[in-house]
Amino acid sequence: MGLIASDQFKIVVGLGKTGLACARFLAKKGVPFAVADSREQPPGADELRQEMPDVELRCGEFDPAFLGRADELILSPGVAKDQPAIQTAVAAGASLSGDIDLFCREISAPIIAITGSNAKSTVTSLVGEMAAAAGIDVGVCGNIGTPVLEMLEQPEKALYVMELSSFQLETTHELRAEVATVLNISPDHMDRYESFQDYYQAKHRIFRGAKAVVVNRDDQLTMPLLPMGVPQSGFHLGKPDLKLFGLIKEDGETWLALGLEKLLPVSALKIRGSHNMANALAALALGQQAGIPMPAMLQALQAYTGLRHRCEWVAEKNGVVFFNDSKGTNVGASVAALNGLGETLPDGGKLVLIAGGDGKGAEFTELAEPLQRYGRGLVYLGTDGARLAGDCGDIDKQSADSMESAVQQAATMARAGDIVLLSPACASFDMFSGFPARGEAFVKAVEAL
Ligand code: UMA
Ligand code: ADP
Repeated sequence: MGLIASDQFKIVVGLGKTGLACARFLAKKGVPFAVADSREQPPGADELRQEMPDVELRCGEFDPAFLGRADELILSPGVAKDQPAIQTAVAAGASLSGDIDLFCREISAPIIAITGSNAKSTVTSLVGEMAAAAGIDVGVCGNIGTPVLEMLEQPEKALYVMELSSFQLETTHELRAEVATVLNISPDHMDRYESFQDYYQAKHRIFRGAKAVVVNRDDQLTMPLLPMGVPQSGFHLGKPDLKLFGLIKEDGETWLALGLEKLLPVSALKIRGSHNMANALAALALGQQAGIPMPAMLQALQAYTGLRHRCEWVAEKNGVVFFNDSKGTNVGASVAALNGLGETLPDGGKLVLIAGGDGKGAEFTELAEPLQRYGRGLVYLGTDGARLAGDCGDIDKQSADSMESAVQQAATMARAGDIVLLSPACASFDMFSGFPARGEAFVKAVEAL
């Protein structure tokens, strides 16, 4: 379609994965642009210089005069729009946009749009599997790892399943999704937002122009604020109302259900815990709204083993089972992981939690309740580990200075029948390159026991 105004000068702000995909896209379109990144050596610099040697690249602290030359700034998700240089450029007349907007201007295929504080990647990948099982040519993209514009390097897909972060939504003006959802909301990225309200508002931009929505009936904050004349479906972890997704308990078995219809016993799933039942129901509701046939969805659901670093089973040693939930990077995620795995403990079994890292400005008091119920002990590490431990109430606590010793200490605390769970409730960047590296360090330390 190519609805992009090619006479306007654009500056791509940020040169990580997103910025590089934006640059490649604009170059292909013949649109004049430059690139700025506040890092001295942004990750995409070599590729940009090699592939687009004529494109000007400014590295280091943003220069308001340089940014002010743009008609449009295309911000990467990692760039906060309230920083002075960007605000100066806006005051001088530049508009703000992002890769999602650019992508939406190009495609006509339907989008299933997924955000939330937690479970985004799980639900996005699951819906992608469901669509593929139905024989639909599907593209899975966005915050899950593949910048949306990379999708345009192939022929247009029949359907896009897109994970969106609050950062990406900040610069997204009109998504017009076939179906959109906010899976859940609890505080995250409080180092980037002035208030929880700002974060909530960014998330709710996903509903702009949506043709249908899915709400989590257990989380009031996921419901679109304005009454909208659009079809609405929903899910919750109780008995479902007519046409909604939920759970039916019958004869000692729990079933995923749609209204009165039992769809699948939860024992047929490979993913475990009530948080994952919510994720399965959310995926079914999204897929149904987008017209994916139910038999294919149920087939994909039974085959789905979950993503790495999300409550991932690692090993059993001396009767203690070790789970890697390195992707538990905020309090809401770790509360869900504690409750989800806590429910699966055998009689007398307890949990030893390994947590801590970069807390992104969060408070940790909500960990105290599930720890009280299921916890044997806490091993804490990282920049905010001691603060986290202080918020966790009356439980056996030990400090560790590396992942290796954290695992050894947790293994010593645990008894047969227990679970040792790494679910840090924090980002990893104080000690690791990212959550995958943190998860790998945990797995390695468990294997070395
Ligand atoms: N940065 C600067 N200066 C700049 C630009 C970026 O210091 O000028 C820093 C950012 O603050 C950030 C890092 O560089 O710490 C990366 O930012 P980026 O915008 O260049 O990131 P990309 O490589 O383009 O990756 C982004 C998403 N990253 C972020 O939102 C920080 C990826 O999500 C996403 O997979 C990718 O686009 C493709 O869509 C990652 C993420 O951590 C996995 N997301 C957050 C989360 O899930 O909690 C929101
Ligand atoms: P996101 O992409 O939003 O970070 P993931 O699917 O990667 O979500 O899961 C991240 C973490 O969130 C998991 O490791 C788990 O701790 C937690 N989690 C998973 N499902 C849920 C849920 N339904 N509600 C709250 N937390 C969840």
